[in-house]
Amino acid sequence: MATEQTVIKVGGMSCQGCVKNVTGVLQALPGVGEVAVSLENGEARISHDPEKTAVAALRAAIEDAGFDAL
Ligand code: 9UX
Repeated sequence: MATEQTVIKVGGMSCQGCVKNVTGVLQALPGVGEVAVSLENGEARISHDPEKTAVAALRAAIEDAGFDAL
């Protein structure tokens, strides 16, 4: 399985609950492995198989959860 590392700047996270929410919606997607979300840096680092979940789908999941994929 091809694995790609993608970093997406995330706006609108204001507490660790937000971090948990963003982490959860990303981990629910097919082909997503390790997810590390940082409140301090305002970003999400995601290991994923781009053939199962493309970057656009990662961004859409962040937006659907009420945050901004920057
Ligand atoms: Mo924190 Mo975020 O109280 O979706 S959970 S603001």
